[in-house]
Amino acid sequence: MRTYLPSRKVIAVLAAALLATGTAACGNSDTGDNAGKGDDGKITLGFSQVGAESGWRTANTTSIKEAAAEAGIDLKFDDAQQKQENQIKAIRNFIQQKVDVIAFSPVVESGWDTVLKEAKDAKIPVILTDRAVDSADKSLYKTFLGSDFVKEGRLAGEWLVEQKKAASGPVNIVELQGTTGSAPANDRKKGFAEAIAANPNLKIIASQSGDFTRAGGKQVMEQFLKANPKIDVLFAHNDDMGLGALEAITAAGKVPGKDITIITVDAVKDGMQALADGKFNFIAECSPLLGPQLMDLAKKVHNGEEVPARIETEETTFTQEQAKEALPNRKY
Ligand code: GYE
Repeated sequence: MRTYLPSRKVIAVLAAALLATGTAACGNSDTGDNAGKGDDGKITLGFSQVGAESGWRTANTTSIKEAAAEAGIDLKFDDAQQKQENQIKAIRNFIQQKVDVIAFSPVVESGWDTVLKEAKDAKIPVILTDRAVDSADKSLYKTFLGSDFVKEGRLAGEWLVEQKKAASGPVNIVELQGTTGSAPANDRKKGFAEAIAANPNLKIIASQSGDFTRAGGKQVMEQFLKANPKIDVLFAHNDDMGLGALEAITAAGKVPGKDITIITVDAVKDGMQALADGKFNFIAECSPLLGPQLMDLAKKVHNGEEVPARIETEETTFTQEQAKEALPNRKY
């Protein structure tokens, strides 16, 4: 009997090892408490979201949550309420919890080097989604997944240049900028300005931040209308600010889409509805559906696979006619 004992032990050890491997392989019963410790096989992703400032953001959050569930990734989600200090706190928490991967959509471009260095020192890979940072050290993050915001601004501007090519006098443009210091605000402004430089009649007479919100868009548009008797065009850096501005324009006795040409960015459902209804005139699309690609990247960087440094989202533009066609199938 004695002679069998050692082999029984061996069998027990082997069985335990097999069990552990088996759990790691299927690993779908964990609730997240052990996540990041590598004992359940499930990847833990800490994600710091900007906030809930717009329809775009809501659709982006839904996409990320759904894609994480679908991919079997344990998501730790934090809403920073549009404050950089909250995002820095969230990232530090993720580091402390030893998550496997950190992803975030930086509210502004500057001021991330210190916290990104902390993540790097803790050997936690970071993925930028949606918005970029201006860090000179590109080794602080693995990849940046998101749109080309300069291109969106340029497409908006090029459309306007074409529309106004017969204008013989000045065309007065007001601009509602996104959150001050954010990549989409900086880049959309830049792309638009570059495109309209093609026609010296096109002039930006006022430009101010509406913080990407409806309330901000309405309030700033009211000021624009009070200060400027002749406004021909509104370029809003997102649909929500454009939608807020509609209220101010109507209240001022003007007809949106006719008296004032309105161009926005995003193409969320409410924006597309306004475009189909003739209240907006043109939208440059910006896709919020980044979830599935993000989960794919999280798995790859966790496995130590090489990923491209930049992954650009595919996008299009919409006229009023195209919005009418696309609207019935628009999911967000
Ligand atoms: O256009 C705007 C949102 O970063 C691309 O943020 C995103 C922008 C989007 O609030 O609606």
